[in-house]
Amino acid sequence: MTEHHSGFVAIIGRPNVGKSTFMNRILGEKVAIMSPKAQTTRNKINGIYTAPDVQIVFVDTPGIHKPQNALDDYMDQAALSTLNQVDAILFMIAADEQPGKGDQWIIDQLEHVTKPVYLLVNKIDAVHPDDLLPLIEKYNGMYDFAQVFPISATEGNNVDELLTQLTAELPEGPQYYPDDELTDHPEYFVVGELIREKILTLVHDEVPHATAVVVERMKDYEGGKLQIEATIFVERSGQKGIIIGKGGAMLKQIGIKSRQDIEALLGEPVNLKLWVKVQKDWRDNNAYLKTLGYNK
Ligand code: GDP
Ligand code: K
Ligand code: MG
Repeated sequence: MTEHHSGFVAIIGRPNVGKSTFMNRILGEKVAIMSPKAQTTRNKINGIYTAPDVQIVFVDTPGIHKPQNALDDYMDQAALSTLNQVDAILFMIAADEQPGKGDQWIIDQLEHVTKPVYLLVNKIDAVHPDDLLPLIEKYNGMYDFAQVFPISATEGNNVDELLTQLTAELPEGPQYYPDDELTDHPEYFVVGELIREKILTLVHDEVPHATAVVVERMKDYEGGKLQIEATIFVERSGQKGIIIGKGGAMLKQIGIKSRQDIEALLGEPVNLKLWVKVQKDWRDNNAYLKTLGYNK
């Protein structure tokens, strides 16, 4: 009889090293991609791998990059506290790229981490095997990794071995999440805040303070892009006109700037659709406030 293991694994790394590809491969069809609310921190839970003997909850740490603004800073704090709450950390690099500033910055953040950190050298299919060892040696000189896994997220090399190792690493524990049904996306809140931030910067008047942003949809992909739909609520129709702007110009600007930030946050291409609706006294409406993440 085998015992059941479960736990949380953070996956970190620069953009484009292959984190999403890796997740998609291991999640496959027996797993739902979902984002339940982590207890205290506002993290993106990317996906849950469920097998008979293990459940691994992969936590994406979207803020782990050099902070550019206050929200970044907030996200970084969340990311750093995540790194001390998970059971293991996967630091992914691409085999066809040399260590850069972004990698060094992440490694600096790992300094006080006590959990095992695995180095995932992804895209080994894209390099000559002779080039692999020197790269791994460089990284081993930068941090004391628990283990190194050369993998290919697209071809699948070594991915099963990694899952076996993670299963052994995780503590004995129950299945935390059912196979389906989890729908709470804490990142909805952060995405809404990013849109609201653009309204605050672009609309020069008191209107922004009368706006609320509700992200209504953020889980389907079309043409490889995550489809996000959000509604900007205002209190009066005059305010709606200001947000939309002449010929829709203002709303277009808000959309473009928001999409850029959201893509940077989530690390994937996004198609953002924005609507503006008049909702009198939304600030007094508990249902709206709840949707906005103010759960108290
Ligand atoms: P993320 O930003 O870290 O999530 O990276 P993505 O998963 O979006 O991948 C970035 C690019 O790298 C995409 O074009 C992928 O197809 C490619 N990629 C990911 N994994 C591999 C791999 O194992 N081998 C090769 N050759 N390309 C890969
Ligand atoms: K990407
Ligand atoms: Mg990604």
